[in-house]
Amino acid sequence: MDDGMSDGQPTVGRVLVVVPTYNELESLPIIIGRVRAAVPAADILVADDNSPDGTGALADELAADDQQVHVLHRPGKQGLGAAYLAGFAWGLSRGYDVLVEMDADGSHPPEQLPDLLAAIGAGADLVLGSRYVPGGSVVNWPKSREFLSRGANTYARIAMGIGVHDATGGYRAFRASALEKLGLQEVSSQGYCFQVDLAFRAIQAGLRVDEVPITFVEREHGSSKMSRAIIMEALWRVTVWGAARRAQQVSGLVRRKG
Ligand SMILES: Nc1nc2c(ncn2[C@@H]2O[C@H](COP(=O)(O)OP(=O)(O)OP(=O)(O)O)[C@@H](O)[C@H]2O)c(=O)[nH]1
Ligand SMILES: [Mg+2]
Repeated sequence: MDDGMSDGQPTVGRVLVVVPTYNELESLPIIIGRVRAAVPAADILVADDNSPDGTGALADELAADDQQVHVLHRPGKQGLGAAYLAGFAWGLSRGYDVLVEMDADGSHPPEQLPDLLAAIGAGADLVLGSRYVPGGSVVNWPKSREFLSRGANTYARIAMGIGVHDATGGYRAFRASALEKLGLQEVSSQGYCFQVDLAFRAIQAGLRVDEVPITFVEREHGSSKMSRAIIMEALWRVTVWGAARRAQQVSGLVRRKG
């Protein structure tokens, strides 16, 4: 079996790790160093929303020293989802074969990226780095935060009828051909919801979605951009998607009976 790696290099084609940033001055150099060490062949795209703390300028300096590091400057804070969509468009137009989502804050250990790429190498279209499968874990989270995250995932599983265990996580690898089938131009969800949206689209499109265990580590530097608005967005959108899916299933049943 192709494990997606050869001598520490991915055999899955050209890999782009998209790292969205908003005020990640302390974390950015650390995460870039770790990605470069863990998967030396992968390129990195920092998608910065004009961070007031100067993360964009620092990214430019890092990119000037390393031709595998690129920067996409965006005019202002427009949310994680919008930054990823712009980053994906950048990578797809440049012919990358695999596009990876990774937070800048160190929560998604780059040392586990080879595991995600191996699953792509083994045939997955989308690989979810999962906290909630055997072997996965969360380190340094307050109980309340884990409760919220587990609750959101259980709700998404039941409401939407999807089988994955970590639909809200943001450490993922997409095959480019899979991303192109997701109808990205219609995606408008932003926070956690963006992750649920893409996982759901992949499942609906009949793509192979695998989960691999990851160790999620709470950020050490900087501050969280999680907000009540992000949680509420996820709650109502998942409910609406779930209801739409159920309605589809019911009308299918009625048609079969009638
Ligand atoms: N470009 C861009 N990046 C963002 C935006 N919001 C968050 N990010 C980045 O997205 C990643 C995840 O955001 P976090 O603040 O860590 O959110 P979180 O992981 O849900 O929250 P914590 O667990 O508390 O860290 C980080 O790399 C952020 O810098 C945004 O509006 N634009
Ligand atoms: Mg984080």
